[in-house]
Amino acid sequence: MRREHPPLAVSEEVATALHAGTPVVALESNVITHGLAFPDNVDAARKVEAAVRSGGAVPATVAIDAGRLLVGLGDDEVERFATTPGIPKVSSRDMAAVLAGGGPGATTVASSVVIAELAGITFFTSAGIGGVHRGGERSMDVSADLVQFTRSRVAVVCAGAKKILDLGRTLEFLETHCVPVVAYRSADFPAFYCTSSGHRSPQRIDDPAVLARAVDLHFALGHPGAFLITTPPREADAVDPDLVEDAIRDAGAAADRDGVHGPAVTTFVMRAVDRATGGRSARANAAVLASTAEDAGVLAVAHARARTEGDR
Ligand code: PSU
Ligand code: MN
Repeated sequence: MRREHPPLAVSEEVATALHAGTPVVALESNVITHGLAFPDNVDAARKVEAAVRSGGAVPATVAIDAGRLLVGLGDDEVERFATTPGIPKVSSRDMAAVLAGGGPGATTVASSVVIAELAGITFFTSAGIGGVHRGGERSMDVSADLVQFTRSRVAVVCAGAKKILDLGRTLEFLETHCVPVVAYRSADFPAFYCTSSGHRSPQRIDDPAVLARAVDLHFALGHPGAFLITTPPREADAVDPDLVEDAIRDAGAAADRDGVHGPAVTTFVMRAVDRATGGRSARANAAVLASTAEDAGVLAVAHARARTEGDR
């Protein structure tokens, strides 16, 4: 069988950074295309990239287009993914079909970490990873993000998993599948724009240099999967869980009633909660994306520094 090479198209800035050993942080595009509504999505994408840069790292938003895995979108490309209707949500399993078809695709956390690893990028960030959906023990709706974490050797900096999910079962899945979950300078597993999911994080590390070493040791031990680092939203951006809980429950019931299922569930529920909270949750969503990206930039820099010092 003839083996194909992955069709990577890395931007000049990202290629230069990777070559020089400058820390790079990969970012997903699905959150731009489907996670937030226009024009908030364009604004959020810019702020997230700026946040990574403020930490001293280079952002690399990834996506699929014209049969290629794009690594490092330009401003105009970000805008196109934010404004063009009909760009599909592409998870890991959809990648090959979308590449072969030649059309554009917005990459989820799962497909984005596949691309990050192929490009040689160690750090990836998004605020809310996918997880076990509420009622997932019956529907079996478990995000492919979790499964991909068992397969891609990438450090994922996130604010936990989305509040709309079953976070207890999400943590159980990660434990069973040997995916480390380490809280950075905090005690609890966060719930995206809520500071705590009500669950303690299995591990806590406060020193970025120690965290960097833990990431490398995880890979050195031969584990084939990701290393999860959580960081909660900033206090000023955090949403009171009681404020969103009713809205989430109503949105979940509406999804069931309207027969919404599969990949459409996440966006449907998130938008319904945004409407019910008068946009409060959408603003918190954008804010936590940026603050998480800022921490990811800082941690990627600490990791790169630890590697160079280790080489001396
Ligand atoms: N964060 C958001 N909104 C989103 C997502 C994340 O604020 O829509 C997306 C991410 O792209 C994540 C995906 O990978 O939801 C998970 O979807 P699912 O549960 O269908 O696997
Ligand atoms: Mn799903």
